[in-house]
Amino acid sequence: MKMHTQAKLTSISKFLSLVLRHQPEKIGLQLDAAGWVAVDELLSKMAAAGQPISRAQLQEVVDTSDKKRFALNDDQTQIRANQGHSIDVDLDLPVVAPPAVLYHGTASRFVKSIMATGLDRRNRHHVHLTENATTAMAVGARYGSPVLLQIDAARMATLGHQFRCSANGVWLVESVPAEFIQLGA
Ligand code: HQG
Repeated sequence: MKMHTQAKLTSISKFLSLVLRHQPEKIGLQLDAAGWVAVDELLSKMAAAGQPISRAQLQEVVDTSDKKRFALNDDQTQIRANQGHSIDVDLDLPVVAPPAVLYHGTASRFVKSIMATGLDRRNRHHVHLTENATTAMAVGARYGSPVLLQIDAARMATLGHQFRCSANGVWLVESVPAEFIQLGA
């Protein structure tokens, strides 16, 4: 049934996020320096860990992921998460000029601290920003009542902050000092 299939794909996606972004060692995986791992090894280690999935299911998760969280390499033999890592990987993304304005969605309870010290990357590699205010609100809603922050990305870039854009369109930056953040939009 469709509900079951979607729930299954979501649960696989969450497990993949866990092992490809945060804890590969949980199933004995080792990612390379750029975060890639062989698909065959991933599938066999997931099976050994009691989380068996087929190659077709993996492909379906990659293809249907709402945020395109995972990428296969050209010959489809390797997979990695497009962003969101807490472990040390170098995605090797070029520095690019950002759009003039970017958004970050957070929860209302974090706003005071953010406006005092700026946005920091917490336990991820980067602060995550988006061009889409609706997406930002959905991200903020994960932690509580969502609040939209508008970031003056153009001025940040002018002043030397380096922006990168992941394969799935998430804008990444080391930090956002409070002076570039405007509450609401
Ligand atoms: C907050 C999802 C207090 C920050 C999304 C956020 C994203 C502060 C939380 C991706 C702070 C960190 C990342 C400060 C930052 N004081 N709170 N100084 N600085 N914060 O989950 O951006 O579904 O690590 O506002 O789409 O929410 O996983 O970051 O609320 O792209 O693929 O600290 O996760 O993608 O939370 O989400 P997170 P995020 P996936």
